[in-house]
Amino acid sequence: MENVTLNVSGMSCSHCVNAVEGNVGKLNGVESVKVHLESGKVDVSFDSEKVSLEKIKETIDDQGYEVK
Ligand SMILES: [Cu+2]
Repeated sequence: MENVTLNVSGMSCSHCVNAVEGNVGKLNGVESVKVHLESGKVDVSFDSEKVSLEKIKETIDDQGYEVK
């Protein structure tokens, strides 16, 4: 299991939290995802044999937020 903290810009409200946590959370291989709205950080725990970090970043990007 890998743990990463991503810096994500554009998240501003609970809708954003739900969009990111919901969509990343349903990726196969993602164990947990937690958005910290105030700091713009997203903690993700995932199994790198099932899902790539690129895929996780892409999923956040697809929701309209920028992973820095
Ligand atoms: Cu929002």
